[in-house]
Parts: sequence; C-alpha cells; structure tokens
Amino acid sequence: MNSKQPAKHPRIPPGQRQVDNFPVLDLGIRPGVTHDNWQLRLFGLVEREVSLGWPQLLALPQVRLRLDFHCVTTWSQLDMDWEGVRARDLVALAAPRPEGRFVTLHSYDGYTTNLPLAALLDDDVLIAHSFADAPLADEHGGPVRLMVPKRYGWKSAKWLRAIEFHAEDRPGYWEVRGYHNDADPWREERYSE
Ligand SMILES: Nc1nc2c(c(=O)[nH]1)N[C@H]1C(S)=C(S)[C@@H](COP(=O)(O)O)O[C@H]1N2
Ligand SMILES: [Mo]
Repeated sequence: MNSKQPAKHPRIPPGQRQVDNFPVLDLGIRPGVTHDNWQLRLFGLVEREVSLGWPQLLALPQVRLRLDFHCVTTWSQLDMDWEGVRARDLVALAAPRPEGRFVTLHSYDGYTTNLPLAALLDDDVLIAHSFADAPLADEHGGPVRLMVPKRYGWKSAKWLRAIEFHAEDRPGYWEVRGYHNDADPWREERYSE
C-alpha cells in the first residue's frame, strides 16, 4: 500500500514568508476612532441607506473566524482569530440595487480600496472588531476594520467608515498607484503592468 500522505494544500502563497508578529502597515494617519464616535454608512446604489454605530453592530449576528492574512510586502500570517459580523449580513441590510456590482471601502484616515461586490459577499469576509479575544487595537484599524483573507492585505480597510456601491469599478488609493486591481495572492497579483 502507498503510505504517502496526500500533498497538503499549501497555506503560504508564492513569494510570501510566514510571520507571527502581526506587523502594522498604513499611511501613518491615526484617525482616533473610538467605539463612541465610530459610524459605518452604506450608501450609493442601494435600496436603503444604512448608518450604524457600535451598539447596532453588536446587535447583528456575531461570528468567530480563523483567517489568514497576506501582505504584498511578502509577509503572511496564518490562523488569526477574528470576531465580528459577516460583511454579507451588513450588506443585506442595505439591499444593493442589481446594478451596484462594485464597492469602494472608505476609511477614516482617507484611505480607499475597491472590490467587486461578489468578493465582499464571500463567506470569510468579516467586518472585524476583535482579534485574539481582545478589542481590535487602534494601530490595526480598531474599533472596526474589514478582513478580506483571499486578497492581499491592502484590500482589508482599517478604520472602516463607509461602503459605497456603484455600477462601475473605481480603483482605490493603492490601485491608482500601481497595485493590482484584483490582488489575489495565489496568482501573485501584486502590481499592474
Ligand atoms: N484605512 C487604512 N486601511 C489600510 C491601510 C491604510 O493605510 N489605511 N493599509 C493597508 C495595507 S497596505 C495593509 S498591508 C494592511 C495592514 O494591516 P495591519 O496594519 O493591521 O497589518 O492594512 C490595509 N488597510
Ligand atoms: Mo500593504
């Protein structure tokens, strides 16, 4: 009999190395958002504009997800324990119009990034408020950030302020500065040509 184990699906994408210290990467602007002044707005091509604060976020179904994080600067961290609300549950409250197939994530530091709506609705995309059983630290985008584990880290907007729905794809802060529009780490979509 063949005693070989089946090849494990690799966890580290090409060109990445594993770390376990959760580096901090951002524009260097700390917007000073707290649980009290944090608000999230869903607007644009939606049936219902939604504005919610901290108590409303906690009133939605809470999930714990173990997620990987791949930064384009080549570090990857595996099995990070996050808690929050599935992005799809929030999006459902706003009921995007059929033509609203793209989103811009807006952050309190002025940062933006873009995704197809379908990517935001994936099972593992989290509006995260806790990491490793503690409130999400300010330096990592607390009180509330997005986590999009299937894309490079720059799609995971920290200090999330708004989700805007539109009909056409609008490149965000790094996407207009030469980063790849799709950011799939398994295809090494780091930079556009
Ligand atoms: N609001 C905001 N979100 C952001 C950024 C930023 O500058 N501002 N940087 C992005 C980049 S380039 C990366 S790699 C990750 C880093 O997240 P971390 O600092 O928690 O490791 O946040 C992303 N989200
Ligand atoms: Mo990054």
